Amino acid sequence: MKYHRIDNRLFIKNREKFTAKMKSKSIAVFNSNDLYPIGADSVMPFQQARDIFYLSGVDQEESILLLFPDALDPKHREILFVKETNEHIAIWEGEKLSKEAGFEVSGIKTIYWLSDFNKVFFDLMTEAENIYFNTNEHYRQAVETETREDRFIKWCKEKFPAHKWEKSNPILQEIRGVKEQQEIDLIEHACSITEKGFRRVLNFVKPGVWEYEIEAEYIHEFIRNRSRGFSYTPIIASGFNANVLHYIENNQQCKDGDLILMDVGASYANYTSDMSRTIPVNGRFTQRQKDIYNAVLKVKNEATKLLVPGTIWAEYHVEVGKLMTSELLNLGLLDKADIQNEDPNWPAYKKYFMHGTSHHMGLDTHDYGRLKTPMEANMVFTVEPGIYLPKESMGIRLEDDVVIQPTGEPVNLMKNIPIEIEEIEDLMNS
Ligand SMILES: [Mn+2]
Repeated sequence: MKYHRIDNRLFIKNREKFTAKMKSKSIAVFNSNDLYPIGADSVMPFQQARDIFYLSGVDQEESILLLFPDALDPKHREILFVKETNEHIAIWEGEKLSKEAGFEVSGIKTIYWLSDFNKVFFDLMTEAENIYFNTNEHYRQAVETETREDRFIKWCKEKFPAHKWEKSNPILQEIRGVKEQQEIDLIEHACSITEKGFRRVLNFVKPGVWEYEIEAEYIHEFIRNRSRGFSYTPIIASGFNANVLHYIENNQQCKDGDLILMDVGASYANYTSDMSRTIPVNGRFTQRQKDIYNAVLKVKNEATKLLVPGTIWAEYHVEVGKLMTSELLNLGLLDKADIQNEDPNWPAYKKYFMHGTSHHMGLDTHDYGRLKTPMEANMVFTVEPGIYLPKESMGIRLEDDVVIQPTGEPVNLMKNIPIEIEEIEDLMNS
């Protein structure tokens, strides 16, 4: 791991929050992600399952976290199972968590080798009535792969058919959505690494550079600052490409007079940052580009003010739609008739701004978090309006990450990342 070790009080607190919401006589189990194969003996770089990480800090494959607050033996109220390691394994596979290191990372006192899981689990299940399964109920999930979690659930249902099943997911959505200060600090740190990348790119971009060269500038800056890399596949979209919302080819040359839309974020300690900036290839915006840019910036700033405790996510999107509609009327991109005739299910503004404005962010870029209940302090959201004009080969999106406060406006974790036209032009021309 390139990141500095996280203070394990975060994970202790997260487990307390989870177990406080469990029914009595219940066990909850959380599994690591698999190492996903590429071919031959190659595997993809390991990415820990976010839930076991959130509850334990363990960033290693083949680990299991077991929570059983009512276990008769106090030492079995929380157990971490990790893959057995020794000096021989350390030489061949690199350093894995020892029992001592597992305790230091997670604050869990009882650490067993994974090979003991079945025996210990069977014994504890005789004391338990309910088993919490960790399914993925994220509103955008579309997973086809069978995860370790899925295999565990199958196995457990077959082995223990008389136990009652409960869901971990609603608890996780609720508690992961509201961040601890330690988590906000980690997200802010990820944002500060993204800022370094962006400033480097402002110095680098000029007519003729290729989108992948810009991507390379970011990754260089990220890794040298202890980031593992991008927190999601970066979008470096010059000219018309900005209209392809999930453009990730990043293989075109940037032309004089075009804009470049960059949706890029560094990850740090598994926490994400999610930034969008749009800059002119030649360092100067045209008047037309400025007009559209400032309209998007205004919507972003006004939308941010709506992210306060009590706001309902769906209603917020309706309000942002009104803000955008008024900007599009000012720009002459919509006229009054467009609004009068609009389909309430697909309002006129969506012709130019067809995606959502905000999502939770944290351990996942589109993080877990409740969306149907009122917003709460310490939820972290993106704010990312855009205007897309394919006929003008132009798309502008601006995105910051903000933290909802108990009262007043949210705190912008990206306030140091240049966004005003003048500052961007100055930096590109200095
Ligand atoms: Mn985003």
